[in-house]
Amino acid sequence: RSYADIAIERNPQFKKITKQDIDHFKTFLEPQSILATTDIGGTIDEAKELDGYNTDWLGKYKGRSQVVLRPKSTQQVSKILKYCNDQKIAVVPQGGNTGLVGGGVPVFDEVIVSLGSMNNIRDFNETSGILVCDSGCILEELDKFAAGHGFSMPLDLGAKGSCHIGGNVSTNAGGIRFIRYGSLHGSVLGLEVVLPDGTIVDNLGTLPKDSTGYDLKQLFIGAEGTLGIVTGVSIVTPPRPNSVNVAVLGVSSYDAVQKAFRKVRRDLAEVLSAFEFWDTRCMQIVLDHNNLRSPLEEEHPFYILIETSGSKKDHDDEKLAECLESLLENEIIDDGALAQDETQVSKMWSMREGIPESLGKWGPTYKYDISIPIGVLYDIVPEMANRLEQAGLYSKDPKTYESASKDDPNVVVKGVLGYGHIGDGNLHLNVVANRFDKKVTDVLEPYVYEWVASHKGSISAEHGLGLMKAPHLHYSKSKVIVDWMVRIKNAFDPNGIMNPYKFLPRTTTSSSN
Ligand code: FAD
Ligand code: 2HG
Ligand code: ZN
Repeated sequence: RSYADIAIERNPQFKKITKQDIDHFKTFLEPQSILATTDIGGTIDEAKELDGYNTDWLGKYKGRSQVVLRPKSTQQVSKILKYCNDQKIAVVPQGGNTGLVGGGVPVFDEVIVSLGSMNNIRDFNETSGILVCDSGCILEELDKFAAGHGFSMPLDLGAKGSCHIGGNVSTNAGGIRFIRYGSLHGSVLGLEVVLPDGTIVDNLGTLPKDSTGYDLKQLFIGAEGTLGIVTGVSIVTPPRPNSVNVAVLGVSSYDAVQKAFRKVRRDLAEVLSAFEFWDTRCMQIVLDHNNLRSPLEEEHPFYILIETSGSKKDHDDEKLAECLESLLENEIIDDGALAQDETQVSKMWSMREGIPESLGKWGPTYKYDISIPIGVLYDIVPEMANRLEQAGLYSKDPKTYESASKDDPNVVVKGVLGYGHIGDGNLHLNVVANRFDKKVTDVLEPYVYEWVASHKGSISAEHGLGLMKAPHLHYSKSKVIVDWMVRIKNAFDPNGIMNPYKFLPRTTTSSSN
């Protein structure tokens, strides 16, 4: 069954936090590092003041923790975890709280350990480009720092202004540079991690090559806070390209998107740094919500954003111009616009990167982040629209439900949209409704996961499992693999205090919502 109709029971083995616990935290944390309600010895009048920490970015998941701890050092993180482990107090590590699967917020009263006060750059090597920093550094700040030295972060995503590098590592975030610089499993060279019993694992290496046995840090990349807290990150930053071009193209079908990708990848080769796509409905919503004008005169069924990044402008310009010309001549694309300056570059990017936020403003959004063989990647979007229409929840005429509000008596779906990172075989299927409702969930799930499994895809390409996908892990991983994941979890966290109820399939559930 889908997560929405399973009410999770609080694990009674976890201790409820008391004034004594807060008093203990006061022995080693500064007063401003402890946000706790007055009834347990803190200074916050109402738990409501902690809503920002308890509620996820989507407004879909909400916990009721009364305590947020904001350590300033690895030693403090170690003391927090050792105490929580001894006392069997459940913990949720939190970075920038931009996660999209309900992983970074508590389910019940878990203590939130927010890493935002650990945001120092520890070291940067001008020759190798290797950056070592605290896990609470904001991605965009790191990129600005790297830019100052002629380098850039190897990953970029729409949430860069808020997400932390520790959150990126913990979700194994992908984003728009994946096509160029690959996965964090490659660019992260080392991690400093605090284990649940307080042990500090200094695995913060800066060696690009190291074949000395099991590579433990890889386990923490994508572990979503279930094995420990990442406190330090060592990462390779590539040289910053000094020539960047961006173009937005209009195409008539998903088939044409694929044809364009094949050609662009071949023609632009080493200078291609992004190949993103989105459908016409996404474009309409993003333009409307941001008061933007499309760079193309007419509407198109699909849009593509191409970016090139290189070191020699003339060379890149020529390559791109020839490629675009040929795409038009061969009628693979119907139209295209090339950014003429930096303002146009960032406007074009905001059309793609602004999609999640614009959809969120339009209505509560169900998100499915899936890896699928590229040939059938978009098929699930019209298929899901049909299913929802047959269930009487959606109409393909956009006017029918598009302005439905959450107070409407009926739950309706306003849009079924697709966009994503074509080059990585990663689709974002987004379903916007007038409210989150079990009726919608039941049409979407487990169908979407079954569909993904039938195509040998992944139910989570880049966002992780969190609370949302924990019960569905078996659609992407065999029983043998899940069993080994459980063993690994138990080896690192025998008391199960780290981010409980998430990531791995749950065992204690009840049937009412
Ligand atoms: P949080 O949301 O705070 O936490 C995410 C998970 O990591 C939680 O399970 C949490 O417990 C754990 N965690 C956080 N910090 C630590 C730590 N230091 N140690 C251990 N565990 C920790 N994702 C992509 O992959 N690609 C995208 O293109 C992309 N675009 C996005 C665009 C928008 C507008 C938004 C809102 C989100 C997007 N995301 C994307 C999703 C999200 O996964 C990333 O934003 C990011 O990696 C999460 O980082 P965070 O610091 O906000 O982590
Ligand atoms: C993106 O690529 C992000 O914009 C978010 O991964 C996707 O919100 C989504 O579904
Ligand atoms: Zn994405």
